Parts: sequence; C-alpha cells; structure tokens
Amino acid sequence: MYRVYLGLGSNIGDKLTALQGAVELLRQVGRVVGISSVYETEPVGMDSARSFYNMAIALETELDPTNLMKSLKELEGRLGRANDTHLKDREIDLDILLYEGLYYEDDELQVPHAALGSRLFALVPLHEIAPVVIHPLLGLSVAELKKQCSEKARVERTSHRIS
Ligand code: PH2
Ligand code: MG
Ligand code: MG
Repeated sequence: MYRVYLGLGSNIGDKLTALQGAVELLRQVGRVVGISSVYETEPVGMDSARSFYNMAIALETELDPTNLMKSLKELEGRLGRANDTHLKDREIDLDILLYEGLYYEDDELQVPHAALGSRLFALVPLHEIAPVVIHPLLGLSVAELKKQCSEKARVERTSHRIS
C-alpha cells in the first residue's frame, strides 16, 4: 500500500464542482485520507487570466505510479477535460505530487512531480495535509520546500469545503 499526495486544479467551467467530482471518483481508486482547503491561485507559467482553484489530497492506494497516472488521466476524461495540453486552461488537472518514500522516473512520468518545489499553488495545499512528509530526492520536508520556494504568485485560501 502506498500513501500518495495528489494536486488537483481547475480553471474553467464550474471549478468547485469539478474538484468535488474528482474527489468522489478518486474514492474508487483508493482511500482518501486527507483533504486540504480549496485555494484560489494565480496561473503560473501560462498565459491565462483565469484563476485556478487548487487543492491537495492524500490517498492510500495499491496502484504504482504508472497505473495511478493511467487512472488519473481516465478520470480527467470522465470529468470533462477537453484537452490534455500542458499549460492550457483546463476543466480538471490531476497530478501526482509525491509518493511517500518513493522516487520513480521514466520517459513520461516523474515522481515526485518535477516542479513541486517551485509551485506555491501545489505546496501550500500540500503543506496543510502533509507538512512533515519528506521529498525523497531533496531530503527536505514539505514545510521546508514551502519556506524555500521563490515562486510567489498569489495563493489564497477560500472558505469552500470539499468532502
Ligand atoms: N497548473 C499548471 C500550470 N500553472 N497555475 C496554477 N495557479 N494552478 C495550477 O494548477 C497550474 C498552474 C500546469 O498543470
Ligand atoms: Mg499540473
Ligand atoms: Mg497534469
């Protein structure tokens, strides 16, 4: 059994409904054991004026990184993601941020997420549910990564709750 941390994001359509739908479908992939607040965040590295809702969840699953990624792509499709293009507006984006204690890399997938340390929109929600979890390559906790992060785009906690 693995404990995995996922980053969820949406910046078009009914963003909150997309996040809630994602969490419901993820319950079929594993046991959801942690859910962060929903944050409104400024787009980073993409040319868009549409703010995101971002959040993080902790999931216990038997799936290895490759098979979990396959499931996440399938769920993105079921949740109405129209394109799979990196850095374009999207109805839903489900990313593997971290597998506790595990490093994995192939041509298509890297775990922990390659950009985790430079994205406050991922680190702030992750910090809420996993401050002391260690990045297995960098040897730093999520709290330390967040403190060191030099990317400072706006990340604001909302009062929305996903269950
Ligand atoms: N995802 C990206 C690129 N930029 N910016 C924010 N604020 N939130 C995201 O989820 C996001 C992004 C690539 O997946
Ligand atoms: Mg992403
Ligand atoms: Mg993605």
